[in-house]
Amino acid sequence: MSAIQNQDPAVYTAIVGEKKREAEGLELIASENYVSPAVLEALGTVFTNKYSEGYPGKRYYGGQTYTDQVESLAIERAKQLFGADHVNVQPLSGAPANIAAYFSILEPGDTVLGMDLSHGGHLTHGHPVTYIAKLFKFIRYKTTEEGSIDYDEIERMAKEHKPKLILMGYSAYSREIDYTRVKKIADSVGSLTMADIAHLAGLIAGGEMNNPVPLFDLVTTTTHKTLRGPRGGMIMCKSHLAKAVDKSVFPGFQGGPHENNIAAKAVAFGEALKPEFKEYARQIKKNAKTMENELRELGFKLMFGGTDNHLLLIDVSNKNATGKEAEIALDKAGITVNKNMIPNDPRSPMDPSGIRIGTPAMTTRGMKEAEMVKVAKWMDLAIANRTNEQELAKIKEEVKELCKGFPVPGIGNDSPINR
Ligand code: DSN
Repeated sequence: MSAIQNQDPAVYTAIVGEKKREAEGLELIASENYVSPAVLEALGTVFTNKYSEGYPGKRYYGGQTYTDQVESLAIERAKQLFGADHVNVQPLSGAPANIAAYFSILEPGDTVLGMDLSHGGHLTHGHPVTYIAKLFKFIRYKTTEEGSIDYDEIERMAKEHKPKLILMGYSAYSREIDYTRVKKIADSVGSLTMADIAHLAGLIAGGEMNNPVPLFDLVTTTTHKTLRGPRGGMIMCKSHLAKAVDKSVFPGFQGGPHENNIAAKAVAFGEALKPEFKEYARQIKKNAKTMENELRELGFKLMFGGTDNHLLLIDVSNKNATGKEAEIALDKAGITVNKNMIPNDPRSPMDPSGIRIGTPAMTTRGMKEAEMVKVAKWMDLAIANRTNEQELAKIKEEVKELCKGFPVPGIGNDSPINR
């Protein structure tokens, strides 16, 4: 019996429930993934006991022999993965990483040019509901009618507003990004450059998407999406910003880093440096392409004209459904997606016109093109039968059957704490 099971049946029951949900369902949320047993194990280690304000070799508390070792390993591996001059692995997640990155170069009132949330941007890129939007002046660019990033418009806006910072990187945009063009625009108006590669980090590490790290001043990411590490954040920067970034993360914004999490980051980066990870990144994209082709055949309206990465943003209004209705129906069929705004969405964020799907989690389970074809068909059937509980339950059973052949890594009886 595990310690949790013995001591706290209520929490244990929730863990077992989540384990079953993950094992029996299809995870299509583009930002989610399954970590390896080694990453999961690192998260649950004694490093969670330790305070370690400061950085390796320069801490405020004693007893740092081993925290220094794991943090240095995480930093060196991240540098190698992305070709970064300097890396800070302490940000607790993506939003704190972005906030610390902004404060390493901006003063309150400075102007930032970033993408509109409904066109694929992110809340922390200046959405009016965030505190950050009260501190800096965010100007927002949008995609073109055809759905791609409008670089000419970015150039026009950059010339007009002379932003201190130009920000690239998105949570629902499915096309490749021309960082070289943006760097040229930024240089021409004297702006700094930042890319938030949270969604793409694993694809970039695997050599499947353009890498902004050698070009841009600052690059932020989460570590738990395509990169398949623990839930956390990271900032990469050019040498000239190293001190400013470190000071901004600590003591500027955060207190003690979570060294158990940093140990797990080191393990995940070690995995991402292996040749198998390149194959994983390639398969994520192949799976997304297959989903694109199948869904298009089934009459789905794909935003941005399709995908170059791991995700698809789908307008479900031509299927006479809202994003919320589609999300609920798919959930009942054992397929987890999230409702999502589409460009120029006439509806609201809590009940938008679209859904967003991604292939990183399914690919981690070993699913390939043949499975993607099945999943697309189930999606279509579930959305068409969204009021037919019987049909949805039938799909859920079929999904469960497929999932049996593709176990989730880290979920099994081989772990001392019965994960
Ligand atoms: N929640 C993440 C996503 O789903 O893209 C970003 O914050």
